[in-house]
Amino acid sequence: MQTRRDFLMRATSSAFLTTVASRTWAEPEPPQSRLVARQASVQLAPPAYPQTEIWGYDGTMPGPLIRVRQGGRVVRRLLNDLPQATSLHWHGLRIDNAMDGVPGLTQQAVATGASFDIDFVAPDAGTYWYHAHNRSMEQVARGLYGALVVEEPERPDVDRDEVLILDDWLLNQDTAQIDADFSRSHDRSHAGRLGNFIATNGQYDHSLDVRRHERLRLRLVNAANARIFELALSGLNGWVMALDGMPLERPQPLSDTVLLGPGQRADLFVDVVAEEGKTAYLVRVDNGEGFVQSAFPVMPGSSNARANMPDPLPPNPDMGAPDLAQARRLRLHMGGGAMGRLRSAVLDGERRTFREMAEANQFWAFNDMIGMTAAPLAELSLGEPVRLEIVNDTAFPHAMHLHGMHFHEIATDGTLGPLRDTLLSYGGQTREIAFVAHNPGDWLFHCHMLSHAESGMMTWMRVV
Ligand SMILES: [Cu+2]
Repeated sequence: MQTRRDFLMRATSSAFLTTVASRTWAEPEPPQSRLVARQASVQLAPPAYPQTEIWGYDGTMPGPLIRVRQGGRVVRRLLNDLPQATSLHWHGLRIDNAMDGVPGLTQQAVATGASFDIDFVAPDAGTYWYHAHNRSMEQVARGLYGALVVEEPERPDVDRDEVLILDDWLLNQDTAQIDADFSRSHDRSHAGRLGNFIATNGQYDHSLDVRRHERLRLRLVNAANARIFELALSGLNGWVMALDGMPLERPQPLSDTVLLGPGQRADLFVDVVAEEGKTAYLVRVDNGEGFVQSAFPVMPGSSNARANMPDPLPPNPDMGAPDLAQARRLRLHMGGGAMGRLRSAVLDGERRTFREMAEANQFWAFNDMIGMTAAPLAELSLGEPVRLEIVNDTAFPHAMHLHGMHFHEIATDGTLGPLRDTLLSYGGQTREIAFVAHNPGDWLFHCHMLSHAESGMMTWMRVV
């Protein structure tokens, strides 16, 4: 019997890797094609429920899996067939600012019936994702996202490569339709919009048949508006290979759990150790209890066991570490929200009391400023090293995402942690990140809990 691995190995030698490799997950597509943002109906909830109306890229949930080789071009024409303007952001990609997809900062929103031409080179191998960035708290919640996989020049030693996009949906429990109140002040002022229906790749019962001893690469993406996923393995022996697309210097054995804040990704290599006839699981841990996030039934037959732990993935190019001694120091104070200490902040140039902020459905401030400001948080010189202290003076976790560049967290001993594009910070924590401002342009820096971003937690940095 032909194994999927054989199939992929042979596919590698053909010129149609992108098409062939994505066939198991999405319809094949030509390398230059349209990406249509449109309404669609999909069976999200169990079959006893009606289909759910979503907004999806090409009407699918998730959107088409885009696979390119490292250094390859991504060329798409985004067509907006939605009832409202949209835009498309490539999360975690170090690309041209003009392709970053932030309305009001890098481009105009794409009106209904209009289009936007996407064309960029993917510089870094890894797991990325694309999602709507106009009215994100609504458009991402309605399903406008997909994965972008940038493949290493040499295929790592795994039998299979699978993308698992994790999301929670807020559905009406009778009709299975998406709750259309996207501006609820309780969500905005507390932990964000949390769903009541948790799925992987839009499936409530996501399952992949595996065989004993297979080594799988699981590319996990947290596409939820606000939910933090805490994940563990059962029947699988695994390593964290990369975070937010970027390889770890050494694979990190996954003996406990891995946390994924909104927008974050983790690449795992997992070996199937469950017996034939049993089922292995990706487990979601919620308040100390385990739930099935994805199931891996173990089929007859087995792959050759690998005795070794995996080799690290090759590092991405030009990721010079910032010189901390020379770095410019910046500070971001995060304030506001329910149970917070913020008494007032500035909205559209006027100081508002917290009560007035609440009346405007705005709850959060960065350095005393609510939402986007005319002036950036910082204007950085190209190549300048930066260290940025992030003070979470709120009662809630926040997932701070920097567009266009990855950063390191500075550990308390002064060493640099792994490269990330999104920092999960809990209430009361002070953390520090460092990066080299190597990508010119205007880059958004915001909380990826999308109702928080919509109600104050958004700023930007300019690199010139
Ligand atoms: Cu937040």
